[in-house]
Amino acid sequence: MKIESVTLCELQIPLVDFFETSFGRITARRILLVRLQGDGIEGWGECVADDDPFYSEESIDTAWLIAEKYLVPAVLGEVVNAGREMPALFSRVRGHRMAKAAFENAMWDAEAQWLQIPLWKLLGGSQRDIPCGVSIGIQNSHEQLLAKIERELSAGYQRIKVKVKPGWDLNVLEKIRDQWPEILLSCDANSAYSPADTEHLKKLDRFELLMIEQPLWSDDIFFHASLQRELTTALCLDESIRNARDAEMALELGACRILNIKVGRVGGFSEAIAIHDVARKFGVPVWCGGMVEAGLGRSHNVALSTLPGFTLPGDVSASKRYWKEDIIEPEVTVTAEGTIQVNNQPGRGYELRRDVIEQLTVRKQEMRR
Ligand code: OSB
Ligand code: MG
Repeated sequence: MKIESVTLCELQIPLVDFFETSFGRITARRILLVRLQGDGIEGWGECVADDDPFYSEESIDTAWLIAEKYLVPAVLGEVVNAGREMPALFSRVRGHRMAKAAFENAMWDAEAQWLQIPLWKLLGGSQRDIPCGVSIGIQNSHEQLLAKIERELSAGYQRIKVKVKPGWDLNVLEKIRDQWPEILLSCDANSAYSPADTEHLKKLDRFELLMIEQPLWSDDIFFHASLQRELTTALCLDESIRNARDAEMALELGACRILNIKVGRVGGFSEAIAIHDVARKFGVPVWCGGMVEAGLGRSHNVALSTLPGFTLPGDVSASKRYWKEDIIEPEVTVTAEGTIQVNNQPGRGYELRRDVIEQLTVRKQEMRR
C-alpha cells in the first residue's frame, strides 16, 4: 500500500468514573488517533500516551510533536505492505514508543483489511475466548473500593487488580481478602515503593496475590530481581519492559515471574509479539495490560490477547467501564463468564463510529504528499 495521506486526530473524552493510580487521578482522556490512507484502504491506530508524562516519559503532546515532525515524513509516500515493515522506517528515532506504536498498529490494521483476514489471525493468535480482569483505581474510601469490586465480580470478571501505594495497601488488601478469600487478586504499585520497603512488601505475601505489579522504579530490573528473591508472591513487570531484550534480561535475572505486555509501551505489535515469544521460551505467562484505551486501542488489545501465551486474565475490559459512548461499533462487551469473544470478521472486527469521532475531535491535521 502506498501511503497517500496521514491524519492525526486528537479526541477528548470524559471518563464515566475517575481513575486513580499512585501518580494521580484522571477524569477524562485525551486520545491521539493515527489514520494511514492509501490504495483505497484506511488503517487506524490509537496512541496510548497520557495527558501527562507520569506513567512514562511520553505524553499526548510529545507524541503529536514526534509524529508530525518525524513519523509522518518517514511514511508519507512510502510503499509499505505490512505492519512488520514499520519499525525499520522509524529506527532513527529513539524512544517515543507509544507514538511509533500508533503508526505501526495502524499499518497492521490496514494489512488485515487488505488481506481480508481477522487482525488477530494476522498477529498469530488462536484463542477465541479472552479471559478478562479489571484494574480498579485508588478510591475515596475503603467502602467505595469494596463496592466497586463487588460490582465487577458480579459482572463476571475473573481477576481483580487494585492499585496500591504506601498507606493504601495492607489495610485495603486485608479487607478485600476478608470478604473474598478465594478470588484471583493482584495489585499494581506503579513504582510507589523502594527497596527500603522490602520488609513492608513481604507482608503482602500473606494475601496470596496472583502478583504484585511494578513495585519499584519504572526503569529498574536489577532491584526487582533482589526483591523477587525476598517474596513468595510473583512479581510482574509493566513499565520496566520496553522491548524483548528487557524481557530476556528480566527473566534471565529472575526479576519477575509474570509479564504485562502493553502494545503501546513497547512500540507496536511486532515488539509485543517478540516479548510474548521470549516469555514462552521461559515458560512465563503473560497478560495484556491496558492504558484506559478508547475502542480502537481496546480492539487491538483484544486481538493481541489471542496469542497463545496470554494465559492470565488481562486488563481488557468492557467499553462501558470507561466510556458512555465508545468510538467503535459494536462496543467491547464481556460475557457473564468474564471473557471477550473474538469474532471472525476481517480486520479489527469493530467498525469506527465516524460521527462520534468527529464530535469528540479537538484537533486534527491531515498531511498528504
Ligand atoms: O499500570 O497498568 C497500569 C492505566 C493507566 C496507566 C497505567 C496502568 C493502567 C491500568 C489500566 O491499570 C487499566 C485499563 O486500561 O483498564
Ligand atoms: Mg501496571
